[in-house]
Amino acid sequence: MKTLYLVIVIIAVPLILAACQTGNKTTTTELLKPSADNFATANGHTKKWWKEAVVYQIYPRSFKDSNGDGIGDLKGITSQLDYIKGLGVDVIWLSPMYDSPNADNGYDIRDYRKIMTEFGTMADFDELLKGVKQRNMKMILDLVVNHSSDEHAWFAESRKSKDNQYRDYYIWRPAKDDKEPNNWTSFFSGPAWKKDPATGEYYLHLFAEKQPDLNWDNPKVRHEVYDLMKFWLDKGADGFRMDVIPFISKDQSFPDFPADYDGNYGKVYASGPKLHDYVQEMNREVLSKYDVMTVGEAAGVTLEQTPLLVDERRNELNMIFQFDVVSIDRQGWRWKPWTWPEVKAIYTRYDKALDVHSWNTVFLTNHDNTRVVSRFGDDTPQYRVPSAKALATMLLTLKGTPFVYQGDELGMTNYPFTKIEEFDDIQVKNAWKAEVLTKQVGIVDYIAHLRKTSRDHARTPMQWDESPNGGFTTAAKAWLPVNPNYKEINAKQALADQNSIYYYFKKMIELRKRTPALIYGDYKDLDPQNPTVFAYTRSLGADKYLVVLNLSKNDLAYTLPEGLKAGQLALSNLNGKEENVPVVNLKGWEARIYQL
Ligand code: TEU
Ligand code: CA
Repeated sequence: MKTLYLVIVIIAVPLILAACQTGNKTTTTELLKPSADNFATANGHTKKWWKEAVVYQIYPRSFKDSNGDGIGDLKGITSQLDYIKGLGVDVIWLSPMYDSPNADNGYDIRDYRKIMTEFGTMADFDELLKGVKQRNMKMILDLVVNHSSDEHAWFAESRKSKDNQYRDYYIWRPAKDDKEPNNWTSFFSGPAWKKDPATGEYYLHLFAEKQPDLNWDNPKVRHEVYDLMKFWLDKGADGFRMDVIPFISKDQSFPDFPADYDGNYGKVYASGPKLHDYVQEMNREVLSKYDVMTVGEAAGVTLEQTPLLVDERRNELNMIFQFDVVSIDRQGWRWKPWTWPEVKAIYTRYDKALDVHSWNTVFLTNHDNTRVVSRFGDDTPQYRVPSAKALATMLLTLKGTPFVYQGDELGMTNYPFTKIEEFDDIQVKNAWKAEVLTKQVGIVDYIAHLRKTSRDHARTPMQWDESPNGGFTTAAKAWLPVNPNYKEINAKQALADQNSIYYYFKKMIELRKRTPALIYGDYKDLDPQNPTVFAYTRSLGADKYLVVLNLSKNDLAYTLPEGLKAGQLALSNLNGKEENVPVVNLKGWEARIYQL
């Protein structure tokens, strides 16, 4: 009897203690669900915190400078955590903050375990992460492991000799007919191979010459990567955005571009033979051991290939960024016209292709794109605010985890670039050398396209207030010029105005959070061919929402399709008040959400 009693105590006490701990967790995490919830489903989807989260991307160089050197830094981010939390976002994605010579602004990493000196120290990073957690947010890091910097110690060794122990950390090939090993091209102009004097062999670089591609077929490289991932996860990072992850596996025979090649090299680079083996191995070795979120940047991945990376039964990644929407208006640096029915069709195609086992992302821009309001909205004074709000409505009501890019919550616009000297981006400078200086392209033509396509539009500093340089820095000069419209468009102004874009994002995020139908509900485009109205429903059981967006500056009377009547107004970006009517009168860029 006594022994039985003892056995019961031995078993029960730890169980009760464990239960109490789980209980505590539930009360301390606000919106992010504890892992017990991972088994619950909604509309067929397994519930996950990262499906319910709204992510805010920070480009550290341009967010906030704390020490007056003109460059954003980690302390600067820490000082603005309340501003970020105030929006209601759950997760911060930090673009690279690792030690780097900055050939590509941190996407060329010299030391994966060190903080870039300009951004601060490891203590500053720990402080930032602590501040994020104190506010019940999470933070994911940028994992850039398709390539490193040529200044990484591995590459310094690798290039020394053919028998160096690090030689196989990178991809080396001898010349073919006195030329590059194949005809692949770099994203930043010119061939993807560079001859290295020490051994006379070529190394592969799909991006800049200073970004040699790592050799993932070498198991040592893969394990180095897994180790550095664990290093950051053990510090408390909550996952990764994985830079060009589909490019990690290469066909080691390096064939030329295929005969039916359409100029989309991403498509060729993204279909390496061992991609899924490697991502599954990474999942087994690292990701499966932590409760983290992963999002693969998936340039070149087609609709058909998407479930292979994100179907949860395959144990690879949680989500990917697919490029169809953000490449709709450009090819390289060239701008091209686009239409809303094309954009809508992309969402619909993805929605049909991804079943309950896969999950999507929704993003309209990032640090590689132009400003969302200038690109998809209307940045003229009359429509900037309503169109930014209409686009926020779309971003936060489509199906998938939404990603907000820094400054979009202020409706920051494209920069009025007029000359080449104003740009920083290596992509711009290299194409200038390769195409303009060789007289294949005219200067005026080139700048005209860049005004609508350059990545630098998204990289100009955050506009905090009306003081010089928009309050981004106390230095006389910021690393990239601040948009001259900072006196009208800045965070201080937004926080003082209840009708600002910032507060609209906040309201919209709150609505999304308390409305499961807007997260897990079915999506249906009611009027795919309509050139300016995007009308769709999100429904979960009996809970049904109608989103109606006027994506033009023209006022219009819109007859709801399928005999629908607008129901009860849940949110509007202008002052529209109509309810329960079959025809809605929308002003230019008006957005409404109805509960049906
Ligand atoms: O971008 C990958 C990418 O595919 C690029 O093609 C990018 O979309 C293009 O340059 C836009 O014109 C990632 C990073 O997001 C980017 O900032 C880096 O420059 C690149 O990888 C290399 O790391
Ligand atoms: Ca600084």
